[in-house]
Amino acid sequence: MRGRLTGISASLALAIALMIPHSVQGVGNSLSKDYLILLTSGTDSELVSSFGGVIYETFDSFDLVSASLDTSAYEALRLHPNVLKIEADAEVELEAQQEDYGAGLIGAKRYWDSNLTGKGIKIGIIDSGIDTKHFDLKVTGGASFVDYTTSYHDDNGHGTHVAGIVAALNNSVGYRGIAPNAELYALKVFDADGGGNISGLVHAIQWAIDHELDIINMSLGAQADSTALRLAIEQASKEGLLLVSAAGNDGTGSGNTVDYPAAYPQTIAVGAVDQQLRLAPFSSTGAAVDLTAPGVLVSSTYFQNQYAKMSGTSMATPYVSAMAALLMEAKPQATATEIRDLLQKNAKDLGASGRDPLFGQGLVQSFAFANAQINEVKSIETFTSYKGIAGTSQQLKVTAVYQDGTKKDVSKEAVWTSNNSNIVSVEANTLKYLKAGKTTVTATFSGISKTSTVTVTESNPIITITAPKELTGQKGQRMKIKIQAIRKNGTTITLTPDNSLWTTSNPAIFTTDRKGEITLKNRGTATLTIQKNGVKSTVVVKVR
Ligand SMILES: [Ca+2]
Ligand SMILES: [Ca+2]
Repeated sequence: MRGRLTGISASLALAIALMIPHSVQGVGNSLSKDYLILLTSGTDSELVSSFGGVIYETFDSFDLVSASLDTSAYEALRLHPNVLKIEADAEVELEAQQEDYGAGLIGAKRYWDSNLTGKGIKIGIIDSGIDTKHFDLKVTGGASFVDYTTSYHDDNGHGTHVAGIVAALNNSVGYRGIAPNAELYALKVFDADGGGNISGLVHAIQWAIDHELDIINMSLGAQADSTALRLAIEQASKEGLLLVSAAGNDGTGSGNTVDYPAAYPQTIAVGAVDQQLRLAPFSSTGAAVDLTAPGVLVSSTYFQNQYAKMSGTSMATPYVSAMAALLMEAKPQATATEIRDLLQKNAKDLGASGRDPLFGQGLVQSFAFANAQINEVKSIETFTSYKGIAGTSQQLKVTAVYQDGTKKDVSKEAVWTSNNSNIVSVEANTLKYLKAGKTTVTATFSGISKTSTVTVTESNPIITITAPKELTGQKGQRMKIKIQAIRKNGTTITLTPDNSLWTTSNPAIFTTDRKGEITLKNRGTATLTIQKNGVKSTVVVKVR
């Protein structure tokens, strides 16, 4: 019974930890501000509280109310016929769009100045949905994968915050996202309490594939590996989608704490830094971390038409997705892999020099395109010929040579074809020698092909060559020497210079003729070597 109980509690713990949004601070600090509201004569001050305003003071003789309003109350009252005027009671003006510190940290302005806004790039936000009525967001489409609603409207807040970091509109209010014209797709997998499961996530990934999205932002994670999730991630990657995922908030400063799907090699795993570029203490670490981005007290849109500051690798992830969108817009021909390489190669190195388990490649940042040509494959290199015995197999090898001169083994990624499937077959990069003969195999990678010749020899090869160890004779003597080769199956053949290669180490001491006769020419010692099919034997020839 004890064992059973343990099992149940363990599986319960697993279910709870299955998948969580990666924010550590879900507090909705709506940006409420203080205002003076001038009402039309005789209007009850209750009007202000009916829109959620918190009244501090009522000046009855002036029809004036002093109150704290959040943005939605402000918007509603501003347009209300019974409100004559609203003015800020502080120096802060709401109607000035702000940029969060993160935009400055990653140098987004450099891209904005190049008129890059994410236009035409489709980003799936797999999260709690997106506030479809937020006046600082435009949601293009989406779907719900929770069981209680078909709506992808956000009832939690997390997804709207993530979406705003990517694409809060470039208007006169609130904040500006990094890629404000990117097309947002809300894929709702979390319920109002922030709970979700792997099956919902797998469905959402499938939806993103089916609807040909460009980027999937996954500000979420599970601590356990899942075959279903891994397969979905692999499929999305194969279909050319760029996958960005939160590294996790389980950081202890060391060790491997990266969650799934960030831990899969097909995703870009994103950790979080603060405004001073220090690693956020909660940011998960490990070899899988690829990039870091701002993730501490990030301001963005929040559900119910609000704004909030939140922290987590959840907040860092959309910075990377948005930067990827701007790059995709700039380089429409680039593949997802090329965009990922560009992001990583141009990251600002943080922490220990080079890639490290805390910051990965470093801080995602903009860069000058002039210095960042896509590193295209210039050529591929393979062996010009392969030789083997029927019945055996070997691994084929191909190396891609990139424009910057770097090389990479792409044997597994390349597509191989046999030009005579009777002689050799190819499966992935394994070449099988089937039958004696000659043919070619062709490797294709990144649109470039290269052909190698293949020679297959018979399956009953020579194993050894038997020959006398030593031969002694007089100068001027002619001698016949018997050399035999033994095949794998035990049969023998006599070797002559006609059917094998005979060489002398010193023709001044002895020579050989085509019949296999040796002429001893001068005193001394030399060596006769007999070779056939890669097997060799030597005879020491002594002339007296
Ligand atoms: Ca805005
Ligand atoms: Ca580093």
